[in-house]
Amino acid sequence: MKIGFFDSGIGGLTVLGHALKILPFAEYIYYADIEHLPYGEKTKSEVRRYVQKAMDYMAEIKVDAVVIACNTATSVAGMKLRKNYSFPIIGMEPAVKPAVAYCKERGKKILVLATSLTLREEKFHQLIHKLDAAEMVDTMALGGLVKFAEQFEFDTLDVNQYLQKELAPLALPDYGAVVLGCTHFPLFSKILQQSFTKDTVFFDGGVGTINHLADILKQKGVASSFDDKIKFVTTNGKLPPSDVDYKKILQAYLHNI
Ligand code: DGN
Repeated sequence: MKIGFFDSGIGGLTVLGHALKILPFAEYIYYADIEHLPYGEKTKSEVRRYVQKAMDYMAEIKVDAVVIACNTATSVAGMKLRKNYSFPIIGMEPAVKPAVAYCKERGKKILVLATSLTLREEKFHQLIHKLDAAEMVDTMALGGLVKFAEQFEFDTLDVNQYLQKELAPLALPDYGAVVLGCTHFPLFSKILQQSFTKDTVFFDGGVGTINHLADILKQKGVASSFDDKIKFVTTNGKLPPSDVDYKKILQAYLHNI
């Protein structure tokens, strides 16, 4: 089973990481549109064109599914594209839903961090409306983090100064949850966490997206399995029952590590 991943740069790696854990036996192709990043500052029609080009590439290499591991691309282009391709396309959604569940009972507010394009898009406003969360959600665009990440700068003085300046107008102790609504942002979890109280919980959409992917693949009967990746050969030429046993033992072991 072949799964395509797509982002403008390295942000999608934070989603691919969850895929490697949840679907360890698939084959992965990671497509980074470095030529056109950052998407957060592009027009909608530009981003749509880039996404289409990436999906055409995925069709050419015959993937079984694609994860658009970019909130910006998903908000602008993601789902309208689906009908043009025969493989499932799974997009990102800022993890506002679990953050609302967490903060409602605690009477705390939520801060959603994303690119300005994601935060401006109708898709995001519909999500907030659907969750009846307008009163409790604040937003902040932190496109600068995408640029730092693409220079492989995660924990430097410059990143720290940038965050302090951007977050200065906010009453940070009010937030019970922070939603990382850009796939580049989990790369800054450590430094971001330092800006908030230690009780503030961070949410990102990575695990939810990959669980969704796993469900879809299962429904389509292409769930990844040991058979995709591992062939057992024994010197006595008899595969079963040792073949079956090896798989069972490996599977049980994987759950414990
Ligand atoms: N990683 C992208 C996202 O999740 O929105 C943003 C990348 C960019 O190019 N701005």
